[in-house]
Amino acid sequence: MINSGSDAVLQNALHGQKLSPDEIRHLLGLREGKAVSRLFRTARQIRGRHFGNKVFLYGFLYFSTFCRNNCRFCQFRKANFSLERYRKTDSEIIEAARRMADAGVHLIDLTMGEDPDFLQMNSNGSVRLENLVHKIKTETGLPIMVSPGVISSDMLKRLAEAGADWYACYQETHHRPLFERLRIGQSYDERWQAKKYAQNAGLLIEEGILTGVGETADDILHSLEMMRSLKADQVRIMSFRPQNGIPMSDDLKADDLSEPVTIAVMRLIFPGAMIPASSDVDGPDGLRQRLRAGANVITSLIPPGKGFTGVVTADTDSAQRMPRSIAPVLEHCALEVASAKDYMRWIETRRSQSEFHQKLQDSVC
Ligand code: SAM
Ligand code: MD0
Ligand code: SF4
Repeated sequence: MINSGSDAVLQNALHGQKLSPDEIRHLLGLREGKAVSRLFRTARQIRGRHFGNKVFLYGFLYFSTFCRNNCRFCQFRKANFSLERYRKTDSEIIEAARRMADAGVHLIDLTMGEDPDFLQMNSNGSVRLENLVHKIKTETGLPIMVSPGVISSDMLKRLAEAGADWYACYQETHHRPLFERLRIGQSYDERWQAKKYAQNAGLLIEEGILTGVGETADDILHSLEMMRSLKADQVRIMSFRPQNGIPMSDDLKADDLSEPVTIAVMRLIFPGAMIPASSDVDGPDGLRQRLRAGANVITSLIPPGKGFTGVVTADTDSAQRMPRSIAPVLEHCALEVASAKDYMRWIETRRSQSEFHQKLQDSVC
């Protein structure tokens, strides 16, 4: 397709028309400077319609780096004996959440390796993660995202009842053979089903994929279709970054535009969705391009000096990843931090459109 073809596709997207698989494939393949700029500009226009110039900030607390799994791309894999692991105490986690809330984040993302310690039933019949969700929600009043990996339907219900709003669980790819290579020994179907259970429990869902892990352009296209079928509320793509102690190297490295171009295409396909620019993947400097591509959430903001880690970046103890430190980036991109009310409004609207809510309404009538 020639450039004018691209422009017609972008115009269609601006007019709210559903893009065909061929059109999406074409946009995902754009790499030439001017064509990419036009794609990004369109994505920003669409973001502007739904969110104005406002962005949301997510605080990230990776409270246990113990994990029972062996994902090939992740430094927290069980077989990585070179890693010094930690498991934070409840008071350390709550204190860090309070600190992030005071710094002005809109949400607290409680993330962990698949560490049974937080999911086992206590003698009083409660579960540690559930108690944490309840306490942090009560103390900060902020929406909570949980990222505990694959958990049971019952556990998801308990977390929702304790006050969790979001369940994040990234399939990484929707190409089964690639999934099996990346998430060794894990079930594709169980991971997918966990998201369905979470929706049935009334949680909003974040779905995500990795790039640079040997995926093809058609795999990304397929993932976007799966995200649509899931009705994910937040969608993300992150570039794989090699780590010490993992079997994967960057041999399969995607080009640098794969992530931002896909972010822009996500914005065209899911105009009103939350789409993250992660400060973890390339640090705060990497935010600009992701925001330029149409992202509207800055994730992985971290309390400094508390020994919490990121998934990818080691430099988490400086204050570089606090809300105030990213102000220059926002200014550069002519963006502003949204109010807490804006975020709550988005959540309420989204929830009221969910199948869970519709079913609830029907059962009341
Ligand atoms: N353990 C939970 C799970 O796997 O769902 C939550 C935490 S997990 C570390 C969060 C995500 O980080 C993964 O799903 C993956 O997308 C991303 N991630 C892990 N290692 C990465 C790497 N080396 N480069 C880029 N992203 C990575
Ligand atoms: C991020 N490091 O947003 C975090 C993490 C888990 N829900 C989020 C991948 O980049
Ligand atoms: Fe564990 Fe999650 Fe890392 Fe996989 S991605 S090894 S489940 S922490």
